[in-house]
Amino acid sequence: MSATLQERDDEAAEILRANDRGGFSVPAAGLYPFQWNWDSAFAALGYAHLDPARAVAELETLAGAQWADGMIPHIVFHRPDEGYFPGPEVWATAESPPTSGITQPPVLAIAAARLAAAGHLSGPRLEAILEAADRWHAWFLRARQDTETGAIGVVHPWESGRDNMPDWDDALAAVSADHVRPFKRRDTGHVDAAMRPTDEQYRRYIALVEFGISVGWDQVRLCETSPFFVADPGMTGILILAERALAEAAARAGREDLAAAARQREEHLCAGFAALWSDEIGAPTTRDVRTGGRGRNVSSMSFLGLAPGLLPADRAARLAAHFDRMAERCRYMVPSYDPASDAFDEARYWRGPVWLVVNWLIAMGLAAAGDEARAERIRADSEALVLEGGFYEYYSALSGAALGGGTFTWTAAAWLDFVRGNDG
Ligand code: 9WN
Repeated sequence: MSATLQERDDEAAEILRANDRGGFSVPAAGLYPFQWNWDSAFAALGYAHLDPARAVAELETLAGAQWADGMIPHIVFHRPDEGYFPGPEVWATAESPPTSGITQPPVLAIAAARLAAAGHLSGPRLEAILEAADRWHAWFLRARQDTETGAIGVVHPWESGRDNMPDWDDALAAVSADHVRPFKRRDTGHVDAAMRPTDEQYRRYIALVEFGISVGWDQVRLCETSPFFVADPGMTGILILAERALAEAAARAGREDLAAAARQREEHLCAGFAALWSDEIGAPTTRDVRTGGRGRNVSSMSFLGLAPGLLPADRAARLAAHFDRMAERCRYMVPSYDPASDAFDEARYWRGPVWLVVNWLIAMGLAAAGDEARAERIRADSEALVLEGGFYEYYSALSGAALGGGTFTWTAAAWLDFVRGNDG
């Protein structure tokens, strides 16, 4: 029997409290024992329902890890923990506190703008976060831009937040891992190996970390020379939503300088996103910058293209038709990869399952476009998944089975703010 809404509300609050490490949260105790970038931004929106001051602290701690060049790293290793691989000694970035050497989707400004709109964040503290977001957003154009399309790319699958999504496969296969010394994975000690990336993928992930070390983590050089650099509708689309949020919050704070810069970047990024359109697929897909190779199918992040202003109306209609086709086939939207594709895998990490935070971002775009029906389908499916399965890392789009890590921070946050907050 599934739980009641009230029971899940209470559990969500309990998970956020339990995963609070004082000023920052961990995504899941054991499996992910450090601060992750986009997890933290979503977590802040969950904390806003329990303790707004704690929500602001989460964003400040994240912004506080910003590198001198503007990048906000994907992991901040505040305290040592043996439970995760690769730890700070593998990344070897020389930051203090230690961090990884790549970034993650820029959700910070989206979270800051929502906290500001709710009256939880204002004045110099809001401005400081917006300034950090402005520096980070500008960094994306300097250090992660596919100059041919204007879209934003990733130099590591981990950077996208969708680690083993099938569209990275070809580019990753070109990364040699022959020199990588044997290592012990920790993730498969916490979660069934059949739900995680393969060993072969992990070896190449580590080869890419070693490549970053070989260029001294110089981010511009990394982008220019990395064997893996793939333009991504996900990263580009999220940055567009973040620029819009930054412009809105900066205008609210009387910082027209930051608002104008965000609007200018946004316009450029929208052209970049549109350039990732694949006419063959009828959706925006990835583009391997090294080879020109394109993603072969619709993925969840393609649906960011349904946000206003990202695609011309005829293309948005083709993309919406994919959504409706998948919505017929899947009991729970939105699968991370097209269920009609050979590469779809119901249970293996980003090759099929549903993530509530991805649903949240897609629903934000749909709601902004006035597409209440599709936004509500996503919200209602998210609600059903948690009512039936509890707060897991991800879920089967077909059966609703709860998968990956349990007592998961961003799933609890998505429940409180997106599913129950009534402002998707
Ligand atoms: C690598 C923490 C993170 C998420 C990512 C998700 C997963 C890490 C891993 O967990 O990635 O960064 O070890 O699998 O793919 O989106 O931020 O929840």
